[in-house]
Amino acid sequence: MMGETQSKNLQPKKTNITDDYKISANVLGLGINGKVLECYSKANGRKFALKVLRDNPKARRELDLHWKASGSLHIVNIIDVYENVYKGSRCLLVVMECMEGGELFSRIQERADTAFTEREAAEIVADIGKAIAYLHSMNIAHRDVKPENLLYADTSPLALLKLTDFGFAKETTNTMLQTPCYTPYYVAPEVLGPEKYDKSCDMWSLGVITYILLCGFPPFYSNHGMAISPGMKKRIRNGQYEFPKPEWTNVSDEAKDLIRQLLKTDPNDRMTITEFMQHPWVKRASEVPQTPLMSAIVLKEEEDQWEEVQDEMTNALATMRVDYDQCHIKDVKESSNPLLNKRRKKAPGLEIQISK
Ligand code: I85
Repeated sequence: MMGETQSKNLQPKKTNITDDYKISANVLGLGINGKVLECYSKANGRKFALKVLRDNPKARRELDLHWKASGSLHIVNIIDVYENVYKGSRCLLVVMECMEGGELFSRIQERADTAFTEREAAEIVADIGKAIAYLHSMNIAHRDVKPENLLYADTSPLALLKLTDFGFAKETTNTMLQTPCYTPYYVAPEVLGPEKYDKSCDMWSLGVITYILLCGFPPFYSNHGMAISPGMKKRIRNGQYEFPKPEWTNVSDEAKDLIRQLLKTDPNDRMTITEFMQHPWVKRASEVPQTPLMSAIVLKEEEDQWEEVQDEMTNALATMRVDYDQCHIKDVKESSNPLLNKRRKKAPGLEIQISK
């Protein structure tokens, strides 16, 4: 049966969240679909993060996919979910483990005095890769992998790095393939296409994050401080970026090779997560040379521009999601393909199943 691939169905609690948690006024951040607050368990006093989502289909989708992915070591895990009326509207209240170590690049920026190395960069990239590999293996594309969604569990040097915010996540299994009108053997590649595009968005993100980790600035940037200038868009489309001196002088060729494969303009040419995890710089991250990098110093020096860098990545990802969505195949309903018309005549009842 369709929809039963989901092993652990989420059932939000209908009891009042305030029976179990004390909600603080402290805001931890703003997500795509809702704000994140601090809260405390009444049972043990422990601190958690609470995401408040106005209950609507988009919020349900975010929650559903986050819940499915919850359980991985490299995903911010969901602890509890409540369906309550909160400040007058029906809300989904998502209690998550609290990531007290803050954002990835804030931590690296603080390393300006202790030499952040290529090996450390490789180990971070491998961890982000594990989060994405887990999601892609479950046919989930995150589509919003960016610095502000990568958080450390705590402030210790061994803290785990985890991915959060499923507000743009998308299930990549083509539901149409589960309808009785396709036999898997005869499925055209363009029908399978879109799944790949959604996932390739995450691979491009990995390329940009790897690049920034290694030098402290992004591969593509606008000239005028505009969020995304026509010039920047053109450079992204043409894959125009460099490995300038002096920041890149001592960086290994293996790292550069990996970035080149991740930042391919055509999503069809881009590396997949499986290939990524097999790349020697990732697979043997712990053996990568301990070359000191300039990234921490550059990040510290260009602190003022960091917000702009983040906005640029947010915009580039938005553009990509729109572009790749346009690659989608025509809706079957609108198709006038002769073969399909023949099938329609044979089995008129099928139409209903298709258009569902
Ligand atoms: N803990 N994107 C940027 C945060 N623990 N944060 C963002 N979408 C989410 C905030 C805005 C991510 O879904 C977000 C989401 C979830 C969290 C989240 C989850 C769990 C945290 C939007 C913290 C935190 C806690 C204590 C200290 C510190 C941070 O944000 C810091 F280190 F910064 F002081």
